[in-house]
Amino acid sequence: MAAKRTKTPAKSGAKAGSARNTETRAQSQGGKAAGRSSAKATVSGPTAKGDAAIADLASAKMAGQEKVAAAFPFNAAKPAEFGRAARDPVAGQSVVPPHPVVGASTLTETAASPKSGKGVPPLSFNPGNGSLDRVRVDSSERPLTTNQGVPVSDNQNSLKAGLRGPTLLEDFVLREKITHFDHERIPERIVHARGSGAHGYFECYKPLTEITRASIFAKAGKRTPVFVRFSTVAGERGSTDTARDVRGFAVKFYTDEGNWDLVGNNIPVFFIQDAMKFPDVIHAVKPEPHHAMPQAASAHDTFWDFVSLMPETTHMLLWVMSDRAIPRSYRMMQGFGVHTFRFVNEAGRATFVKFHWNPVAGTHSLAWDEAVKISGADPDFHRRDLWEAIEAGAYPEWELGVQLFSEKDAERFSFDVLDATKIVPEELVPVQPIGRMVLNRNPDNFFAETEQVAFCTAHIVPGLDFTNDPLLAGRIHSYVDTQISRLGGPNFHEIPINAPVAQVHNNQRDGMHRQAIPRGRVAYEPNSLGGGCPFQAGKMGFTSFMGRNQEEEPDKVRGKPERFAEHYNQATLFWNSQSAVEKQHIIRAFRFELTRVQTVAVRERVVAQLRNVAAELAEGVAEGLGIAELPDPLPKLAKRSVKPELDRSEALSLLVRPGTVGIVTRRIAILVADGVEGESAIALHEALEAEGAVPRFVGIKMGAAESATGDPVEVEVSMEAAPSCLWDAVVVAAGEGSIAALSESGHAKEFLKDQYRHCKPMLFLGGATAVAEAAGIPLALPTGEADPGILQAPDDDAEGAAAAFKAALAQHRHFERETDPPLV
Ligand code: HDE
Repeated sequence: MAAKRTKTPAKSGAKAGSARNTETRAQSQGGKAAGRSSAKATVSGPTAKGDAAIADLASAKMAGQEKVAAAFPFNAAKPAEFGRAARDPVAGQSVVPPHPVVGASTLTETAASPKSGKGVPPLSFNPGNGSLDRVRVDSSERPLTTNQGVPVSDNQNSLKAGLRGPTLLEDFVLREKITHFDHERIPERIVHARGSGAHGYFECYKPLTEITRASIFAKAGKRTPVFVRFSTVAGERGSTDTARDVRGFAVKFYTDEGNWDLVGNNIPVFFIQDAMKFPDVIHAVKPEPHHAMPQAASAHDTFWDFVSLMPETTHMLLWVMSDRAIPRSYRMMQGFGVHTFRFVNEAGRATFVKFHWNPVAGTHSLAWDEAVKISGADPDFHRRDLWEAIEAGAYPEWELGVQLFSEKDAERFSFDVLDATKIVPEELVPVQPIGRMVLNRNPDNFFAETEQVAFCTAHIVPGLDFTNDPLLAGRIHSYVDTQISRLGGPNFHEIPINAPVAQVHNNQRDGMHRQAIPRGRVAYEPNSLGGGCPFQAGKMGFTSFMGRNQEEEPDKVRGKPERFAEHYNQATLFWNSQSAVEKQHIIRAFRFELTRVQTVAVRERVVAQLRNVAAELAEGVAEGLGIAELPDPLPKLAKRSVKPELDRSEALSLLVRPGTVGIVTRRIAILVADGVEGESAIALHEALEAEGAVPRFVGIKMGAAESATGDPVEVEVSMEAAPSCLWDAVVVAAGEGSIAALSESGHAKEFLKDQYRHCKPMLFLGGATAVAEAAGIPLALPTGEADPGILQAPDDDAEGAAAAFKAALAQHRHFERETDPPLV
């Protein structure tokens, strides 16, 4: 498989919007000095003013981004998502950036250091994958250091205030050491907690390309590294090796197309048929909850209580009561994949497969009495045996055999091949050897490798697939899930023992303990800013076997129904249903957002998208962006154009729902200052409050505003603390002194300007329009007609004023006054 491509024609599949045209357009626009400098002036632009080298690099990066983005006038892979086409996934588009800086997160990446690295990293490469050499540690000739690399002068004594004094809190060396120690343990596996692991390789005997495209079976003699972990099931991490139990036989193949985990047992069947019962069988076999006994043993009531109520366990019980459950050595037991899996070949044809590991050393067991005694004499009997055999060069070896059969064969069997409590007898389907596995290396470190290895039935590679075995389905979920708590987060795949040798490139980001430092700003797909990378692999990637009816309606498909390919009709319906004001707001919103987009080709692509919605919209946005020549519309994906049921829907406009509660909860600022006509202001306050609104006296400052009539008015909040945008409407109270003071206040004028610009209702009492005039606010509409949102009332008619104001306020906004650009 081509892990990386050097070039992909950007125009593949292009019907409209020719790539060449767009590139030319983008280059000409992107090349304008004005375009570049405007982007440079943004917050994310370069800061080193006057530094010619940096400035040039910045321009080069931007021009490169422009070029790369322009190579994607539309998403060429999109048509393959719908209907029949979805059965043949296509590779995503990608282009090679003209210069490494184009894909860089930062212009400063070339500033090399022993920490940040050599500068431009090896492109298309994830050094987190590959061999374990990158993390193996050897301390010969090295002094002891802290975790921060600070040499430790004395590793014997804590730091004390005097020889017999208390230990000091500042002793970071002691604290680091103890803290790390305190956290040395991680949760043990819920099942299979006790285990031992080893490295080795798998060697393929002959090409199996007829039946599977799995790369590890592609060539005779091909070797794939493996890590294997053997385990008991029921016992805790420190339990004895020779308990009567099933043994886990989990193999991680580090294939060149990603990791494949064959997580099997030494017994070919299982207790239960459905994942739903797994927690029950495990709870039954584990130590009983009240006194946590017995350890690593099924010889107790709860286990036999459960299994005797579950007849499907019978077959497995016979295996577990046989000597298979007390193997002489891990090296001398068989392994089984248990479930029926599928091999899938290049043409998508599937064959059922059952996996068998047969030990070259033969299958041998202990005697029960011997197993019991070994438990006391050497509880690590199997662990030691495996370790010592490998250290001595007597490498354990197994042959991998497969039983291959078709769906038709399976139908003829008296049992169901999806039932994990059944074997397929070798007499029905012989086991054919296809390769061998040799374990030739012990781990360096038990914790880092054997404890942290994360097996998962969902780790599968192209050429293999699941079946509908309901036990397997639960496992596909369970193993990833369990690693998240056992290994502390979703990045367990980055732990060196789990990292594939195949390259990992995707848009998953962040999370606990993240190691990778992805370059660039793109963490999504599709993208054009990252040259389309990492691109979806299409057919060369893992494709699920579709099922029997693939000619008609396949069982499984990654795709969407044909009608999902229509993307514009309802966007047009929405547009058509908006009022003129709402349409203007939409255009302006696009204009605002796209003005902040630095890449001209991206702006143009959005305009091309909008052309499929409404000409008026596309033109309005293009005009605001200074795009003189409209780009071609994006190609439409629907095979047939569908006539929508309607062109317009009243219900889609915001303005058709003024509500029924009037002015309840609306926040109204009543601006007051010293000299206010208190009586009318207070009367209005009361009238509005009686209607359920929230009026507040808003002043230049806090305290009482002296009143020309009646009581002083207590200011409830200042304009500074509660500016205009926090209020739904404004009233400017009457009173000569107050009007004069407000007319001179910058805060008051700004307050009124914002109210006006935001099209809110404004009420001026007894000559308070002077404040509006001082703020330069027009009292009439640009057409010369009266502004229905601007009301005036004499100060002795609080009631009448309140009634008119209420009506204006119930309208919420008065967009009649809105202009582009705003008058005030
Ligand atoms: Fe497992 N099993 N299992 N299991 N299993 C785990 O995953 C689970 C089953 C097997 O050396 C857990 O990482 C469910 C069958 C082995 O690290 C957990 C079901 C077979 C190992 C889990 C099954 C296995 C595990 C615990 C029923 C033989 C040890 C820690 C649907 C084919 C791998 C972990 C190692 C480990 C779940 C049934 C084999 C909890 C839900 C059948 C060899 O995820």
